[in-house]
Amino acid sequence: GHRGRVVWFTGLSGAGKSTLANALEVALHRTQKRTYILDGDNIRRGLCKDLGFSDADRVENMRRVAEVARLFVDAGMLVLVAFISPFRAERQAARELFTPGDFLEVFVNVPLAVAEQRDTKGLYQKARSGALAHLTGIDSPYEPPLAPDLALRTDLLSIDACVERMLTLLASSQGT
Ligand code: GGZ
Repeated sequence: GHRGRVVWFTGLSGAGKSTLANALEVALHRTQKRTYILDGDNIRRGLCKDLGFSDADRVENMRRVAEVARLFVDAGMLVLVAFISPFRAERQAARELFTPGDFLEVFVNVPLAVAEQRDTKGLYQKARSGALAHLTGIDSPYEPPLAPDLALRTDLLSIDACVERMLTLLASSQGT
């Protein structure tokens, strides 16, 4: 359809948000659906390059990301938003910018121990050694969603299985 929607991924660094957003985008391209991924690479390097990782800066990061997502949704696109987005209040505020059913929250849920073991960028090691402050899950809070539209354990499910579940979610919420 022409209606824009947003899939809002939330989860720890290393949980798999970007991986799932990219895999979902590939799957959706086969269906001709126009998508756009918002993530740290295209937002924190530009629009939000004045922001760091204090609580206040994360709140402002989420606010800007939500507003940008709304513009894309207004333009009729399916926006895949992949940020830690650690705070419930800001995720709720983002949800409230959209028509019910147009905002789908996907909790990319892995135990901290798994994310820490993956440590793709070495951030957890840096945090444990004191070289990095305010890392989410270590010395900055992560508030897990209480009622996500979908929760995916990326340590227990394959990427393909996760994509299947997201496609099912998108199909089942199409008319709501
Ligand atoms: C959390 C940090 C930090 C700290 C750098 N805390 O896994 P990554 O590396 O590639 O993605 C993470 C990204 C988190 O930015 P977000 O914009 O998603 O965070 S938030 O939604 O809370 O605003 C991580 C990297 O930046 N990174 N330092 N201290 N993540």
